[in-house]
Amino acid sequence: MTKDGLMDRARRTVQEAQHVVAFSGAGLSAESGVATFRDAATGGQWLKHDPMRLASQQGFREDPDLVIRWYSERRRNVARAEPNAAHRTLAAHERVMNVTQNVDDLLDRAGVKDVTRLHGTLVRDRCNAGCGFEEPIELADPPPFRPCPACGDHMRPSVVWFGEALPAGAWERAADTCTQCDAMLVVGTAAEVYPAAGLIDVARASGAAIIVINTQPSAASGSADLELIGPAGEVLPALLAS
Ligand code: BJW
Ligand code: ZN
Repeated sequence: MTKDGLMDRARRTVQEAQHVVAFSGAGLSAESGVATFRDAATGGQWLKHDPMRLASQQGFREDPDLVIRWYSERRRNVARAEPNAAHRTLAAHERVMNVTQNVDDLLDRAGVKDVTRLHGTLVRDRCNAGCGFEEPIELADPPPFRPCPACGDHMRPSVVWFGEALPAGAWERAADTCTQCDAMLVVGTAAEVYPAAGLIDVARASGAAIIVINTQPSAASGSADLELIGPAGEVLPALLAS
């Protein structure tokens, strides 16, 4: 099918759907200048750094300063970034539910009112010992490695590292949304990290049409009813235009 034909079919699918969910990953924010994890063209963090040194409990234990410095750099970068056309398009379509793996705040700043966050957020720190202490931080002026004011253990970003459980309730909420949707837009994710990537199967098993939007084929390609190859900042506005 031609590119235009694919887009027409995808547009019709979304228009006819009662419940639409956007399941997003780092590619959604790539055009805002936020580095992805696995894509060389957009600053792939895991191609430069060992994920287990920076995003695991073991890495934090071995070199907490390194981990906190890496997060501080990313936090300052997100503070300088602006939402792009893809974030703004999702914000303009309130009926589209948002489930994201992203830890930046660009969907919120674009005006999306309700975001289910599977991997936490950069805008808060929490106690690494799990004493329950959590507080907002300033992205432009991130805190250094510091003790937890409540229990004396260590503070860390409120994100989900490898081997850690997803935030309480986030998975259940996302799974409910994906079970009920009849169209899922899989936007800018390599779909390699679980359990998040499993939501594509959840939606598919519930009968939803899967529309994949990515600059290149990904692990989600095989599940796609329709695959739109291109940058999210161009494809999403065209797809959701009325
Ligand atoms: C564009 C674009 C443009 C570019 N437009 N597109 C086997 C071995 C070991 C472990 C496992 C295993 N199998 C499963 C696991 C578990 C593990 C896992 O999945 N590992 C796999 C990698 C193998 N999962 C976990 O550990 C999870 N927890 C868990 O399983 O817990 C079990 C448990 C239960 C109960 C109690 C205790 C434990 C947790 C996973 C946490 C992931 N964390 C990170 C870091 C978050 C914090 C931070 O940001 O620092 O989350 S890793 C990183 O990957 C981040 C992302 O959210 C996540 C997904 O990445 P994403 O979004 O897909 O980005 P990329 O870069 O991969 O892809 C970008 C895409 O965009 C590319 O395809 C580009 O082409 C595209 N693109 N520009 C459109 N303009
Ligand atoms: Zn504590």
